[in-house]
Amino acid sequence: MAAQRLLVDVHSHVYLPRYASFLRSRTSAPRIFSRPNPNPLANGKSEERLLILDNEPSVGRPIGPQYWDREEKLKFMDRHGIDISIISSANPWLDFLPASTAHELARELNTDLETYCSTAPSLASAPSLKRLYGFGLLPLVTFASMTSLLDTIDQILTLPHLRGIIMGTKGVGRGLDDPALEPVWHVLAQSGLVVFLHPHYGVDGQAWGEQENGHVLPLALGFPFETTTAITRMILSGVFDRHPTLHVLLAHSGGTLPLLSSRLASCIAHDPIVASRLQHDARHYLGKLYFDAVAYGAEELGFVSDAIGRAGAFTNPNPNPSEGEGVVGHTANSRGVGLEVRRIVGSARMLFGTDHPFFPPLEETERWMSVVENLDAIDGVDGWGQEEKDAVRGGNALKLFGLS
Ligand code: 5CU
Repeated sequence: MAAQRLLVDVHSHVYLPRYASFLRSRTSAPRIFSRPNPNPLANGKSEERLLILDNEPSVGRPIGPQYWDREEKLKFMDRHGIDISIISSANPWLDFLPASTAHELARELNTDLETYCSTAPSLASAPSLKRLYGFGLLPLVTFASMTSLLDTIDQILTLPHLRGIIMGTKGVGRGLDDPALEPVWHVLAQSGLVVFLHPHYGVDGQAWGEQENGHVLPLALGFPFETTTAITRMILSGVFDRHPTLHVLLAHSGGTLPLLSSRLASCIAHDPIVASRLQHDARHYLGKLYFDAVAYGAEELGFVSDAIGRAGAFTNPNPNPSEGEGVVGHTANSRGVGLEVRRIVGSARMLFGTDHPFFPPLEETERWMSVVENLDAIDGVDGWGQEEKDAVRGGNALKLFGLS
């Protein structure tokens, strides 16, 4: 019972030492480079900088051991009362590599992450659990062979501390609705591994205009829009009809999918090409997904929870309509389930996350504002009782990742 009250961070990144060394060997983004530290207090020492995002100013941003040193991760967890973290490599993963290099590096990084987790301390309050588990990597790069992808899933399944994979939105070059990925979804759905869908590219940078706004627009808007597009394309291509047991966890609370899901359903219902393609109304699929609770506000979490919780009202009881008979008109009224019930039902698919080591405070503080805000948000959701809050803080993750 005590284990149900653990705080579990499902959105926590690392650049494993092998990956960081690789980035140091590169001369174009993504890369890590050294430059003289401009701070007079640094006494002429050099500092390392990270350059990963498209259109990022060439000075990059500071990077240090918090990105690769496991002791730093554990210290961060201790400072914030986090019991367990499910660690994932940070973007851009292997996306930029040729297929041959990506396969080998994926295998090496998966082994490294298994060691990183398996040699971590056990949890004092539940010694059968480690403090660290992980999401592995697949060599999802342009021209990746199916053999290399399936081989890497097989490898991950032999590594007991890896409980899922982190995936960007590129697939093997044509996005996640690419029919070529069908065998990957099939094996992942059978395996129980959790797919953590995470953005990297944002959307067309021209939309951000010419004013200097730092990283705000690509991170606050571009990242969530990218995730929204990727998961919507998966839904539209029928991935969740064909693989209803696939576990997909969406970064940043699913981007704008919850807010746009009724509009999506209406656009589908009015589109002659798509209207009869899916087995369910688009809103049904929110109830098949998992959402991290990295939204920084209680109202947003409450809204996402409501949108997930009403999914059942849009589940088609006859999911295999005969030819020409789409789901339009099958759907129950969204008010079929009371608001309070929907909010509670939705909470079962939401999971606390921090995005560490990203979002550090601008000035040194004991606890990071980004983490405090996400914890306060969970605490402040109207209609979630202690049971739902505990579930979002950790109980849901223990179940999803098989850590009970
Ligand atoms: O601050 C950033 O750029 C990022 C990033 O690249 N990846 C991430 O997961 N969070 C923040």
